[in-house]
Amino acid sequence: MALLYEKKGKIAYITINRPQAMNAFDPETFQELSNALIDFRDDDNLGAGIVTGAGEKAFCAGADIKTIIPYMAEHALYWQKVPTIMRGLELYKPLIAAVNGLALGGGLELALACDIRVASENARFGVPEVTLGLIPGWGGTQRLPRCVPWATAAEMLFTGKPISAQDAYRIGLVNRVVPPAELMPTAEAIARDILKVAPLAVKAAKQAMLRGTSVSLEEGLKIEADLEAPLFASEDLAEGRKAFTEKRKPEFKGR
Ligand code: CO8
Repeated sequence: MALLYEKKGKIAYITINRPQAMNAFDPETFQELSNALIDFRDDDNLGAGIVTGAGEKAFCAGADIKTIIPYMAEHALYWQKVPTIMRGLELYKPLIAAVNGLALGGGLELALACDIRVASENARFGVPEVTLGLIPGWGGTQRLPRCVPWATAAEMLFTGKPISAQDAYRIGLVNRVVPPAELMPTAEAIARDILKVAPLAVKAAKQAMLRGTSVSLEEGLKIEADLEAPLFASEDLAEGRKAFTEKRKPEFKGR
């Protein structure tokens, strides 16, 4: 399988599994990514996801230059047929990228479309598309300047040169940098922290963040209010308030 999709408890694990090609996306792997993301979105038992790459060298070296780029050139609106978090798929459950090595091109764009990024010390981040004659077409030109300072994004996007994990941490591209052996435990610890809190609230928070990013503050506050309103009537809020009063941990049901 070019992509492994596993469920352990409430956590989904998506592992790009083409280490022989630095986990680059060929059409089959990309389709499997789309399928896994849709299942993750629709499975009510799942509350958080971790995306990583197989092997020790690469998280993902982006689009497969040999196969998927010519394929995409021939298939207009490919992203509509194969929607992913990079483009085409709305997904409001939290995703953590566990970046275990090179995250280049579409690989960095995949990590950028996740919510939280943890990097191993050997990770490197770059958007080398301009060295091929492309621009990052899976959201890189849009998400990178929204994530890191403009000048930093511009240098990365215009030169294609990668940056180290430590530099990625310094500019806020990743949440943590850890030794390789601690990468998955760290990502899982973050996932478990998310799973402790109210699931509907987490989904609403992500939706508010995503929808609010590209609108005015006024519109964003309206989106926030609309998403908050149903939470007041949720069983989870009643449980959260009750647990607070009773000085115990809440047991959220996602209702
Ligand atoms: N595509 C296809 N094969 C790849 C890719 C890739 N992106 N990256 C690595 N490979 C393959 C190599 O060809 C090689 O295969 P083989 O053994 O058969 O020759 C194998 O993986 C191992 O790679 P290297 O021998 O090159 O290993 P190194 O450690 O020397 O270098 C690098 C690793 C730095 C990752 C190097 O392979 C490299 O620069 N790869 C290309 C990275 C790149 O340019 N990525 C961006 C691709 S474009 C993209 O992602 C666009 C996304 C949006 C598309 C929207 C279109 C509309």
